[in-house]
Amino acid sequence: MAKDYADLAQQAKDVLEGNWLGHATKPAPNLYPHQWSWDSAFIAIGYSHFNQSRAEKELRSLFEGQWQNGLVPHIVFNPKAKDYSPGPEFWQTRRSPYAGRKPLTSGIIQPPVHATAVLHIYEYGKKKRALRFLKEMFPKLQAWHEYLYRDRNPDGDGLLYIRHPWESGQDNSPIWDQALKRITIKPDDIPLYKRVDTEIVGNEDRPSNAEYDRYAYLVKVGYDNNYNEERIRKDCPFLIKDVLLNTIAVKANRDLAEIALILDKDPTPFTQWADLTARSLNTKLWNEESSIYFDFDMTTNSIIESHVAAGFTPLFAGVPSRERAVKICDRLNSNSFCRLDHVCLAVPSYDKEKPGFSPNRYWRGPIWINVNWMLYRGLKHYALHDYAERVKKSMLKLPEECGIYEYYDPDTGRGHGADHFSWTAALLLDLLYEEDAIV
Ligand code: 9WN
Repeated sequence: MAKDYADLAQQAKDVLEGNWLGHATKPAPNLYPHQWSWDSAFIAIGYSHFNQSRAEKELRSLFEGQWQNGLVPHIVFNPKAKDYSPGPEFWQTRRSPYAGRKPLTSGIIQPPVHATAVLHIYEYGKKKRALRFLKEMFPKLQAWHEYLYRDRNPDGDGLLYIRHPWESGQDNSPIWDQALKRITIKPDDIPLYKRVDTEIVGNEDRPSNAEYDRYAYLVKVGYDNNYNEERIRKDCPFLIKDVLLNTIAVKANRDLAEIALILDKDPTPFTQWADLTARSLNTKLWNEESSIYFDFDMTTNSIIESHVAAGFTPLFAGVPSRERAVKICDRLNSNSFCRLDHVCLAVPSYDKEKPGFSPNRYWRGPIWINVNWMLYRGLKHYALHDYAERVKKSMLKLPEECGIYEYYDPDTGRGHGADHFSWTAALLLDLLYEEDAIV
C-alpha cells in the first residue's frame, strides 16, 4: 500500500489508549463504560499487532467474568462506572448458581469471537509468551464452546440460538422486527429501567422505546427463570438461530481446533462442531433466490427473510461453496448494498432498497466496520479480490475522513453513534498492520 497511514494509525491507538480502563478497554468514552464481550475480542485483535501484553490482559479480564457453566457474559461491569443502563443490579445474576459475584456481569452472551482473537495474538505475538497465553486460555475457551453446544443447541443441528437481540450484537436489526412485535407485554411485566443512551447520543441514532421495553422484558425472562437455560427456552418468546453468531462460532471452532493442535491436544470436538454448524447453515439457512443466509425463528418455526449484511458474513468462516460465494459477491455488488462502479462507502448493514432502511439508526442501515472487516476477510479467502479491495479502501477512508465512529451513514459517510469507538480503531489497526501500511 503506497500511502503512509502512520497518522491514522496513531489516531486509532490514541482512541484505544483513551478508552483503556487499566484492566480492559471500554467500547467508547461515555456511551459504553464497561467491558463488552465481542468488542474485547475485536479490540484484542487490534492490540495483538503492537501491544501483546494488553491484548492478553483484555481477554483475561473478560474471562474473569466467565460463569461456572462456561457462559461468557456480554458485559463485565466496571464497578467504577455508573452511567449505563441497565446496570449490574438489573440482571440479578445472583439467581444463577453459575454466575460469579466479582466481577458482576450481565446474563446473556454475544458472538464468540474469542478463540479467533486468541489465535491472532499467537500469530502476531512473540511465540514463547503467546504459547503460555494459549495454554492459559485453552480450557476457558473449551468451556465456553461446550456451553454453546450444550445449552444453545437444543435441536442438535449445530445452529445455536439467541434469546435476546443483544446476544447477536446487532441490537435493533430489522431481523428481529416481527419477533419483537409478537411479544405483547402488560406494562406491569416490564421491569423498571431508565434509558441513558439517548442522553449521550441522538435519539434518532438509537433503538426505539418500544424496542427497549422488549429488551428489558427479555432480561426479566432470564432472571425469572434463574438463568436455567432449559426453563428459559420453554418460557422465552424470542428464540432465534442467528446467522452472524453461528458464522462466528464456525470460525471460532476452526481457530480453537488450530490452538488445540499447537498445544498437542485433540482438535476433533471443535472441528466437528464447526462442520456441523457450517453444514446446517448451508442446508437450512441459505436462500438461493436472494443469494443470502437468513435467520431462523424457533418460535414460529420459520425463516426470517431479512436482507441484512450479516447474511453474507458466512464468507468469513469459509461456509459457502465457491459458487455461492460468487453469488454473494454479485448480490453485494448491486444497488441494494454497494456497487463497485458507483461512489459507495462500504457495505451498509441493511439492504438500502428494503422497507425500514435508515442511514443513521444503528443496525438498520449504517455501515459497521466489524461487519465490513468480516466481509473483507471472507472475500479475500475466496479470492474475490476486486470487491475485497474495495471494501478495504472504504474501511480506511471512512475513519480517515470522517473520524473513528461507531457507525457511518452509507450515503454521506458521516459518523454516527459514539465517537472514539474502540473496535473501529482496533480493526482499522489490524488492516493497517496486515497490509504493512504503517511505516
Ligand atoms: C447493548 C458495545 C455494544 C456492542 C453491540 C452494540 C451495542 C449495547 C447497547 O453496544 O449494544 O449490548 O447499549 O446498545 O449493538 O454490538 O457490543 O459496543
